[in-house]
Amino acid sequence: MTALPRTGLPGTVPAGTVPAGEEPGHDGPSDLHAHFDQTLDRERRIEPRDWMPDAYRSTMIRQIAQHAHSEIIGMQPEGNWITRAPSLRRKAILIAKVQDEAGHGMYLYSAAETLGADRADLTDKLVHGRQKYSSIFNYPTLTYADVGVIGWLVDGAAICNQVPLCRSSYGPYARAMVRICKEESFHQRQGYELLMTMMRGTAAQRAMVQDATNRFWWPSLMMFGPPDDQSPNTAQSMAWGIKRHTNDELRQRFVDMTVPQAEKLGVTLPDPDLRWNAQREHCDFGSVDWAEFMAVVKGNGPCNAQRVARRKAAHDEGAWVREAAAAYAAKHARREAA
Ligand code: BYC
Repeated sequence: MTALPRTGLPGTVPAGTVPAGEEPGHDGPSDLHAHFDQTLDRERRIEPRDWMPDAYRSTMIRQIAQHAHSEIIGMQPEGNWITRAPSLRRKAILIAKVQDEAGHGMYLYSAAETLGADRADLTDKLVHGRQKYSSIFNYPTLTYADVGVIGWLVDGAAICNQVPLCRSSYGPYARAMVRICKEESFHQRQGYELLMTMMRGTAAQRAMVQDATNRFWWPSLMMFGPPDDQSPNTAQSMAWGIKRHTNDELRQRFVDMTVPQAEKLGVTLPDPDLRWNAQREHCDFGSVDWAEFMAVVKGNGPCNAQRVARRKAAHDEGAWVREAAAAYAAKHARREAA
């Protein structure tokens, strides 16, 4: 048996090259599994060519694909306001932001491909309801203030959740997350700046910001996923270093971070139970409506059908672009071979 390199560096064990009978769990080299565990214990990264348990691979594909789908579906609620932005400056900012989300989706689909996933297959699973995307994007954007509130609360929640993912154990995902977080943090600031401007405006503008905050507060708390005692994936994902904090820990962090921002902005968060708990050194907050969360995740939110139908239509209408790109790549491959 060949000795394995000591760390999770690229090139350790090409995928699919483990000889039959030598998979972990057989009498042969369970070293592969031991090596995987050691890589995690040493806080090293798992890279695409390293051996990994099938369940680790499928969990990573599930999370990365859902994240990629969320970025792409997440273009729709804000994209809804591009043609109606109140000024050229706001339109340019919004177009740039929505374009950034497309970029995030592309990095993430590429990261999923390093695990052997096929991008077309992932899209197919999304449009046929076999893979999820974030519940938050199934709520409508009713006024322009929603654009600011999405930046402030939704991107704010995304940053809270995703900064720890920069230390996720799977290398390509962690590296994609570094760039995504830089951009999300910029998005959060642009949302907050838009809201500050509206709060300095007319009474009607301030009312729009309050209304948007009322509608997006609770769905933003749902973004972190079900409570820890109802989260089937957290324990294993934490053991594998995919997730670094539990859903409830990150939700609490988000609440603590957002309360002073709301005060500064001059809006009220729609939760009468929200108050500082000096003993816990955290904000207490009311109960999330988990029945609503489950309904939205199962496809019964206000905009699920519309979001998926739009995604499917965009994919179908883009078929000619994919065909043209494939023909162009084939032509160049032929020229290079000649
Ligand atoms: N919505 O065991 P759990 C963005 C599912 S994009 C829908 O806790 P896990 C942005 C979960 O998938 C934001 N489904 O799962 C874009 C699981 O179902 P399956 C997206 C949810 O994976 C554009 C089941 O519930 N961010 O920020 O350990 C513009 C049980 O949950 C949700 C990411 O994707 C939900 N909210 O933890 C602006 C971050 N929550 O798969 C902004 C990466 C849970 O077993 N993902 N489910 O059938 C993660 O960090 C984790 O996957 C989660 C869930 C914390 C979301």
